[in-house]
Amino acid sequence: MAATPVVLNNGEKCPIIGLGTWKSKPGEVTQAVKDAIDAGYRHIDCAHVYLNEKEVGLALKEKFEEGVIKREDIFITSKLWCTFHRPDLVEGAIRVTLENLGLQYLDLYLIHWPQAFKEGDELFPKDADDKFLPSTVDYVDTYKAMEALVEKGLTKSIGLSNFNKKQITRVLEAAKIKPVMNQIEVHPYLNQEKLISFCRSQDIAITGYSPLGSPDRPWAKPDDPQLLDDPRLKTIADKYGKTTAHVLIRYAIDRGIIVIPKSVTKSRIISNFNVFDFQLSAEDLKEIASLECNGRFCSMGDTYHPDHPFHDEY
Ligand code: NAP
Ligand code: SBI
Repeated sequence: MAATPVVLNNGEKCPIIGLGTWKSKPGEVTQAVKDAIDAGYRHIDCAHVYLNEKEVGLALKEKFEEGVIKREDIFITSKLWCTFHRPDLVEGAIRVTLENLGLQYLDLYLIHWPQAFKEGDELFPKDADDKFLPSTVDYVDTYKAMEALVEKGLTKSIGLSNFNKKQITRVLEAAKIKPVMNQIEVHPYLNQEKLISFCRSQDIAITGYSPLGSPDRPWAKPDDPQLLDDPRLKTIADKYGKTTAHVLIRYAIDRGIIVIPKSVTKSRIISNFNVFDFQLSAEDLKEIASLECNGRFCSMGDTYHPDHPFHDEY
């Protein structure tokens, strides 16, 4: 079973598995990306807000210099942070990311969240009550500035992350260049059936984040449910002689969803890529889908931000 890439609506190809890099410390991420490339990964998921793009760039530079990969062999995603939504800030933001990564172009640049935050040096601007300070910029205007980046050759593709159906629809109504992707949280506790089906109907591919339930998310509490420890998934994994992590990664792949598990542990990086020797049966996919419980692990900011994405049904 080969790792067939997903063909995006502009003809570009995106490898179905990539390495996540959120929470990967600057001192760990260079080695993690090098290990991933050596293990066969050809897709790395980055973002300015992860504060480690320079260190990701060091790994890419080394692998280019060693001749292990050429630039065109690897798919690099990054994301525009919420404080740079104002149209006149968008090109500067991608240029900073490109400089940090040591690249001439990205494969994919996403609007990280639909919410715009107050512009300035602070990535998480807050008021005295610890509430995020919004900016009034409309993400449709941000998207138009993203289109100019494709025209300038700074990124091959553009897309969205954490956008709901209404927000995607507004972007599509204004778009000259269709978004190729919506990157959203997807796993058995939040299977996103409706939003995924809507995106498919619009020829927008899905990347599923936090596929393992993001156990290292900073706000995790000891009593929170642990996806990786779910005995129902372990039973399924045992049937295939695979791990629960393999089943979780395969749960995305078998739905045609690109998946970006994060790890800085060499053995896990290698193991997480070892998912092309089995396939979940239709019956097991159905059973996994039945674990849906609106179990969202990641959100951003307060629900009263006018563009907070998670009020709507989907
Ligand atoms: P995740 O990939 O679901 O989980 C990462 C955690 O799982 C780490 O603690 C990692 O530990 C551990 N892990 C990895 N493989 C394992 C295995 N085989 N067995 C047991 N534990 C394992 O969580 P995530 O980082 O939230 O999501 C993945 C990526 O999606 C992010 O890194 C980021 O690139 C992207 N993301 C995007 C957004 C967005 O808003 N667009 C939001 C969240 C995430 P070690 O690292 O210690 O090995
Ligand atoms: C951060 F750098 C800080 C907080 C945070 O919370 C939501 C999830 C997120 C994000 O916006 N993208 C991620 O990969 N993680 C994040 C990142």
